Amino acid sequence: MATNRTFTMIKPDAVANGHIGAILNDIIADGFSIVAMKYIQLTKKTAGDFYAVHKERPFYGELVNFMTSGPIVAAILEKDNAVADFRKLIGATNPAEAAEGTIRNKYAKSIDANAVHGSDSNENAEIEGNFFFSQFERF
Ligand code: YYY
Ligand code: MG
Repeated sequence: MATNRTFTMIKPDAVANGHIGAILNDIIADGFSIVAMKYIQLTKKTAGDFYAVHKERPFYGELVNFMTSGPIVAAILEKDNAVADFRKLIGATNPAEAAEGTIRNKYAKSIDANAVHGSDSNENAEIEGNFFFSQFERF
């Protein structure tokens, strides 16, 4: 498959627990290159809009609270088959079910505070990257 892109966030739990460096190392060691990256604090509006697709789910309020509880790292990543390979690298949504050696297995403690986000399709990767980065911040 052609080189393509995905979007990730290192979430507030992983940032607070000092895992930014280790997670970026794992991402780069797996063959991803960083196209764009920023360290920011989400507002309720930004987090709420980003996760609008989950608005009707019971965990939505907690998710928005958690995602605004501290700074995050947002990044656009590039690799062949980026979306699927990145989902494999991060592991299952629930860290208790995430395969050995995956980022969520190593750095996450619970399903709500699960260390990282990864886009679930090429279309969403494009939408999510554009949500966080202007045309002047990526190439
Ligand atoms: O794509 P992924 O992050 O693996 O899971 P989603 O089903 O898209 O849910 C987004 C986000 O919501 C998840 O990373 C944690 C949180 N969440 C939760 O707190 N409780 C759930 N039962 C499901 C998801
Ligand atoms: Mg998702």
